[in-house]
Amino acid sequence: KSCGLGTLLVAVVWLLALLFYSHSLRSSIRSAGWKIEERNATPRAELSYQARVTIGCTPTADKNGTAARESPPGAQPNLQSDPEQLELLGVVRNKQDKYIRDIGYKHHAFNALVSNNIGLFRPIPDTRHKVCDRQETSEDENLPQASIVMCFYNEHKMTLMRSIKTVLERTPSYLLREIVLVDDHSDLPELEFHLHGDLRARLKYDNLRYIKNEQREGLIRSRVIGAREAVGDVLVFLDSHIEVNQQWLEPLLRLIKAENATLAVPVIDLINADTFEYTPSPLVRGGFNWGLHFRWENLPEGTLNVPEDFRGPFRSPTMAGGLFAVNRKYFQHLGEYDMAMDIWGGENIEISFRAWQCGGAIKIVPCSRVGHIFRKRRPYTSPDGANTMLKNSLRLAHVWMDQYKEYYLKHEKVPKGYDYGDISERLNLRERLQCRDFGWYMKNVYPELHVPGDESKKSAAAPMFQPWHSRKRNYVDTYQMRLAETELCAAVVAPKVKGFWKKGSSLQLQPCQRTPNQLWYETEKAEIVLDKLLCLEASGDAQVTVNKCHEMLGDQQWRHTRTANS
Ligand code: UD2
Ligand code: MN
Repeated sequence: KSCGLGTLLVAVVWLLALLFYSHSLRSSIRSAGWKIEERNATPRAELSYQARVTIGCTPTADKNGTAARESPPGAQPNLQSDPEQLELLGVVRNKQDKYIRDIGYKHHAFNALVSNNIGLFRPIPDTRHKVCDRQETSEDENLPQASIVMCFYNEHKMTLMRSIKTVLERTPSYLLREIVLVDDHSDLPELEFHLHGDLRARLKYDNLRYIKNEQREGLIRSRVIGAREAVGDVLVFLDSHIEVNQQWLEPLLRLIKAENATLAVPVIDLINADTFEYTPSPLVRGGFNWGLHFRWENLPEGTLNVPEDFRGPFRSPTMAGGLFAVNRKYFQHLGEYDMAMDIWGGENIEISFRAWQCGGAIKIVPCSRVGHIFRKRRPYTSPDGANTMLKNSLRLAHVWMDQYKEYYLKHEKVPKGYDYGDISERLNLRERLQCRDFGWYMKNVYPELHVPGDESKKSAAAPMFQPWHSRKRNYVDTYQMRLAETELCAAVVAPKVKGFWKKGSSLQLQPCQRTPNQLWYETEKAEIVLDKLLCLEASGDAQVTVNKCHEMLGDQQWRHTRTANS
C-alpha cells in the first residue's frame, strides 16, 4: 500500500469537507452512508470524522481520497464493517474520545468509542453459506410471529439501541409481534432518561415494551419476567449487544413451525470487542465439561460432506444460552427457567438438559446468523458478590444429573453442605413432565462426552474454537501441488484485482514456479489456502475452485492421502 500521498490527501479532503460543510453537512455525510443524527457529536466533530474515514492509504480509497464504490449503485459502501475503516473509528482524537473509550472498557468491557462511531446501524457481511435460502418469505408461508425478549443490565446505550435497530431493520414486520425490553435495574445515568419514550421515538417503533425491574434480578429471572409479558407465538431471547444478520429470523421460525418442541439456535457470529469487526463463526455445536462450563466443539465427523449439508439444522447437546427461539407455550410447558437461579450462569446448561430429557430438542440453524460481542471479562458482579454460577450449577446438577452429578461435585471440589436453596419445585417439574434420566441423555444425545475413569472414549472431540480467542489462521505447512511425474503445478490463473484473487476461480496446471498463485498454505484445521487469501473449495458441480474461506470446514477441509508407491 502506498501512503506517499497521505498528507496531501488529508489536506484535500479537509478542504473538500469544509466546502461541503458550508453547503450541506447532512447530505455529504449521508452520501457516505452515515446517518448524522445518530451520532453523539457536535457538527465539527462530525466534520473531522468524515474527513478521517474518507482519506487514507486503504485499497478502497481512490485518487481523490473518496471511498471507492465497489458495491452496485444504491448499495451502501461497507464503511462500518471493513477492518481498516473500523480502525479509524477507534482513533482517539481528543480527551472526550479517550474518556468514552476508557470508561467504556471499564463499564462494558468493549470499545464503546468504536460502537458510538458506528452508530445505530451498519451493514455487516452476510455470513451465511451459499446454500442458504435467500428468497424473501411471503406472508402466505404462515410463519408464527415472534416476540423478542431482550434483557440488559447497564448496557452501553448505543450498543443496546443498535441491537434493537438491527432487529427492526432485518426482520419483516409481519413476523415481529413486539420487542420486550427488560431493564434489570440498571443504574448507569445514560440509561435513565425515560429510556422507553426516548427509544421509541428514536427507533420509531410502537411495539417496543419496556419493563424495569424494581431490584436486580439477574438475567435468568429477567428473561422469565419478559417472557411472561410477551404475547407472540414464539419467544426469541437475545443478548443486548448483538447485531442480527440478513434473514436471521425466518429459518428459526420455520424450524419451530415444523417442530414445536425444538429450541432453535442461530449461529453466533463474532463481533470483536475491541474493533467491532464482524466475522463468521465456523459451524460448531455446544457441549460442556464436568465443571458444567459450556464449550464449543466440532460437529461429529462426517456431518458436513456436500454443500447441502451446510443448511442444517444440527442437533446440539447444549446451547450457549443467549440467543434462541422457542415456542412460547412450549417454553411455559417446559418450566421456563429455574426462578431461584441468580444473576448469571448455568441456566443455559439447565435448559439444555431439560429440553432433551423432557422430550424436546436443541438444534443449531446455520442459515440464521446473529453477531454477539464476546468480551474477555464480565463487566459486572452480582449484588452480594456471590459466585452465582456455582449455586446455579449445583441446582441444575441436583435436579437433572442423577448420579452423574458426582463428577461435577468432584471436578469443582464443591464443599459439602454448600447451600444451593430448595429444589423441590424443580424436582416436581421433572416428575410432572416425566423426563428421562441423565443416563439416557448421555447415551443418546452426548455419547461423545468423556466420562472420567472410562478409558473407552478418551477422545472426546477437542474444542477447536473459542470465540473470545483471536481467530487468526494458524498455518502448519506450505507447499506447491505438483502433478506426479510432471513439472506441472496446480495454479490459479485469474488476475488479481486490487490485491485479491477473483473468488470462484478454478485451478489450472502451469509450469511449476514459486509464484503466489501456486503457493498453498495448510491451516491446522486442514484448509488449504492460496496465497493466504482464498480457500480451496469443492464446488457443487464437481469442480475445485478457490473461494472465500468460510471457516466451516466441510467443502473446504482436505485430507492428504498417500498411494502405496508415492
Ligand atoms: C452467555 C450467554 C448469556 C447467558 C450466559 C449464562 C451468549 C451469547 N450469551 O454469557 O446469554 O446465557 O452465558 O448465564 O450465549 N444481564 C441482565 N442482568 C444481569 C446480568 C446480565 O439482564 O444481572 C443481561 C446482559 O445485559 C446481557 C445478558 O443478560 O444482555 C447476558 O449477559 P452477558 O452478556 O454478560 O452473558 P455472556 O454473553 O457472557
Ligand atoms: Mn453477552
